[in-house]
Amino acid sequence: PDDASWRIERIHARIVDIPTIRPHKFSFGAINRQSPVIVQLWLANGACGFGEAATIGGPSWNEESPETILHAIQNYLAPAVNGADARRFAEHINRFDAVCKGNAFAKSAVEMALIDAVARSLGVPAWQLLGGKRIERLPLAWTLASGDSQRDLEEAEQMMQARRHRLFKLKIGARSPADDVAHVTRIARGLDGRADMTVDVNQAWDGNTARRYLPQLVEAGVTLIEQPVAKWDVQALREATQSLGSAALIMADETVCSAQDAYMLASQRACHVFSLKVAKHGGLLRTREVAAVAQAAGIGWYGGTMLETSLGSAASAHVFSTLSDQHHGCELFGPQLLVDDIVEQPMAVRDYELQLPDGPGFGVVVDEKRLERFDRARAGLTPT
Ligand code: MUC
Ligand code: MG
Repeated sequence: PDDASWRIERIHARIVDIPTIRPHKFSFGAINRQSPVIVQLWLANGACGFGEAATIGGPSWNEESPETILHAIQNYLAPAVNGADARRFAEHINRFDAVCKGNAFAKSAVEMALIDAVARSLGVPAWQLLGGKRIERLPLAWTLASGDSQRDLEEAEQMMQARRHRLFKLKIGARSPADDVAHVTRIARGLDGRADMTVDVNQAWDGNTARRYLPQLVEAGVTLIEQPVAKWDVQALREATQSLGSAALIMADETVCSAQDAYMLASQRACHVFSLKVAKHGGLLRTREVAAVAQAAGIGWYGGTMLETSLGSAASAHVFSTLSDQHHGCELFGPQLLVDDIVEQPMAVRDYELQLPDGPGFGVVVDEKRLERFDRARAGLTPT
């Protein structure tokens, strides 16, 4: 095809609201629905690509919200690339940075749609444009976050029986640290060594709390501890990393967004693992940059989620499938936490593992009827 066929003709973005199957509780609050921004991007050749950026609890996980993402895309990012040759990904990312500082989530949704549209035009899986596939399947974690130990345990039993999950992430940090340790201990007793257990504190503890309670979590059997302290508290993260020894690993999440964050953490030996998330890194290509720093520094990676639908989860799965084998599994379970999805067929989960998809594009077929049904502008819903 000639160059004109790769012209970006139109970019459309909307917020969709999809309830969760149960309240999902974090250190900073609870959610009852997800509100991802879905991008559609058309090329002159007729191909259409899709992208997604999801936040958790409006702007309560970090600074971006569905409303700011939609605003950034409609007013700055889409106009910056409209009419350009879609294939020039690196140039588009530079333009995004020139017209818009930060706003990584918004950029990631448009970059995703660009890559999907180009991959679909070529009839290839997105992973082929992202370095090539190396990994076929990843252990899939499930987050226990109902807020109730008994309910969490029942959920874990169901997941294990269905052979979907045997890696469980517990969300803590909302209650007192002593209550959290008691909760983690109850779950550990119930699981009785049949599953691996991790925790995500979502920045809730200060250095002294971490010093006192992290050893108790390790004693209870936790093997991976995610973002125990504030995103800026690299010293406390480093101290935890260096004091816990080999008993458990410390994983950075909110602290590791840009490749520069990754370099800073690596050079200070401030964590063992990075949680990789396409949204916070600002796209699929930048996820690879952060992963490259991890690999160079001997830091492991984990396939993180912002609880996207099957669209954003499949896009993440494509880039994860191109990374090194120094991984600790993934948590692309967003589709299972939502009452409905926006694709025809979600990715398969077999024997506790997510089967990483092939193409074309991200290998999922978006159901436009459901997009319409959940479209906030049509339903007239308000922000969370
Ligand atoms: C986070 O901070 O990791 C990922 C899984 C989950 O339950 O919450 C998210 C956000
Ligand atoms: Mg986290």
